Amino acid sequence: RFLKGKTASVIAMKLTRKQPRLGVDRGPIYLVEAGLVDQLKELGWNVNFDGHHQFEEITTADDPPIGKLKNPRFVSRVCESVAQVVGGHAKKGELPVTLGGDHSLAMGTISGTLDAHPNACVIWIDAHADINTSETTESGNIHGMPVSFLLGLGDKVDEFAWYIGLRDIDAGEKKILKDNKIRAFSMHEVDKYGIGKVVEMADLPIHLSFDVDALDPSVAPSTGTPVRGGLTFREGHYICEALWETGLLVALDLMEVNPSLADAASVKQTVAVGCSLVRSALG
Ligand code: 6HN
Ligand code: MN
Ligand code: MN
Ligand code: MN
Repeated sequence: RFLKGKTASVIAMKLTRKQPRLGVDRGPIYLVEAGLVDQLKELGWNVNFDGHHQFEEITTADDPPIGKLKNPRFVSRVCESVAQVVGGHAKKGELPVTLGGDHSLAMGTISGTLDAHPNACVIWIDAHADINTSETTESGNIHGMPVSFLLGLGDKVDEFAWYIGLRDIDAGEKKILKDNKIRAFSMHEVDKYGIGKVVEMADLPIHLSFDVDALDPSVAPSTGTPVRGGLTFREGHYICEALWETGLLVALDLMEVNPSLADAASVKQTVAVGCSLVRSALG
């Protein structure tokens, strides 16, 4: 309803220097090499392949921490250009699919979506809340903070973000969620009500930011911060299918696929699941 026609723009991000565990930048390349673009064409999409976007690495010496934040200049520079790329596609009525990569990229993708669809809501599927602030962060990794940055550090923005699949929340994050009245469905709710009931939607354009670590590590092992007890293969796909069925999806991120963190079979499995989630979300 919010798109013009059926064109998806696939934006594959390649970047390094975001996390102590390097390699997350190569995830998108694997997803594309696994044939994702052709798979979307088979589903009837015109696919505009825009990437791999590559960013020059700023050396750690040029980018010392600001407070606890690691690689702050690099992350902010990358997110700014991601926002322009995603926003440009979204304004043409396309559905941007951003493959990552570090979840800090969502600051860029969501800013881009909001440029084109100012009333969009965000659905965040993740084992983690990614809502630490520069004060509450324990790790200093910005991929644990994009939501707080998007919210403007504690600004009251009700209904902006929903979470599904949470099971690893830091103490500071718990307070932020509570103070901001952000709807969060943990694995407890998923167990109790079933995933179907949890995916009930507001009538707004939807940006889905899907961190593969929301899935159980047995389903998607190649990711930087795996946590046991996650969504099953079917639950993950059901979320994507259900969001597709709403007809409201305007943008999708698939993040944190990290091929350097597992053996070849696990990588293949994770990449296959990633492609399959994107196919489900796009019909
Ligand atoms: N991710 N809460 C932890 C932190 O470092 O702030 C983990 C964040 C994980 C982020 O998976 O996108
Ligand atoms: Mn990350
Ligand atoms: Mn995440
Ligand atoms: Mn996560």
